[in-house]
Amino acid sequence: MTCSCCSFSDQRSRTSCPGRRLGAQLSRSKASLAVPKPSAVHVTAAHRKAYQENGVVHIPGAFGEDWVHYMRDAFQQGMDKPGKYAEFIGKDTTWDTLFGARAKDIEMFQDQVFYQQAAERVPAWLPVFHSHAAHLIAQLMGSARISFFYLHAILKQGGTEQAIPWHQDLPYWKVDGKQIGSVWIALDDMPLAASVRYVQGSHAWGLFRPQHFVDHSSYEGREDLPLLPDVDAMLRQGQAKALAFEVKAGDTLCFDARIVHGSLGNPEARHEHRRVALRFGGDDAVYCNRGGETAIPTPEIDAVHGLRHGDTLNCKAFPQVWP
Ligand SMILES: O=C(O)CCC(=O)C(=O)O
Repeated sequence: MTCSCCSFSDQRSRTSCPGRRLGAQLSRSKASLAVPKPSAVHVTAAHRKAYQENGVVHIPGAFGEDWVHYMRDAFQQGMDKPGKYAEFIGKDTTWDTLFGARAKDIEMFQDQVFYQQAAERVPAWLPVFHSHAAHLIAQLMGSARISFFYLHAILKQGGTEQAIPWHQDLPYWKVDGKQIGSVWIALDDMPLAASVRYVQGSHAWGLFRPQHFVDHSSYEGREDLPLLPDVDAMLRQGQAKALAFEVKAGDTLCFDARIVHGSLGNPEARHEHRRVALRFGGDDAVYCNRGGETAIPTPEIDAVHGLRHGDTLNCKAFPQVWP
């Protein structure tokens, strides 16, 4: 099992009455905040153009204050009941202690939440999976339907230098297609210096194996992928352009799973930075057995979803959430 997002150096149809099922699941859980109504978001032609051409678009205020409070509460519940592969990263954390160990003074936290695990572990996430985020990414991708893949939660404590190096998401996921993307939601305000940085247009580059994974995980059997070029050198030499965004809590960054991206630390000593990325697949998204080692889905999910190579991403583990 390898790190879900390289911090070291790195069917269920919505039409089958999600409201009733979600209500039943939530009532079995510990008290969560009331589920907010969808926030009004107007996706424009300019948003679609930016997503298609740059690979990323910033949509301010896509989630209202009520959603931000709701998701911060769910985030805390997720930290209180972490998954098997949650990473509580402190200064003393090494690759060997990445999973399972709880660092005393954590600088960074990462976890993944899959649909069926959420129902057992943090049901408060389920309404977020069924929220207007799915319609938002459907419009940007130009997809008639959207399946939920998983949620990635990240916290960086104030002052941490923990970075997430340049990488693409898709090579480490057992899914393939051009309509696979994330709705990343800020749960705290974050200045430009703390922004996720994206290499403009790099979703059209093809797939690569990041340099840093070589040092920290063998990613066995992934030699099929060429190594990612030295992105910092390309930026310095003007061969590539980085896009970064100052964000307020509730803003979204919607991005293609093939775009090269990464983030630095959290320079705001007194403020923690929490965010979640909802991962979605559109019309052309299929399950893809990449042959070598991957991070997502985790082996436990991979053992139960029942999809075969080339199957459309739509099953109980990765249900359709839009329309
Ligand atoms: O939020 C971050 O710092 C990085 C996010 C990221 O790498 C991702 O969502 O794939």
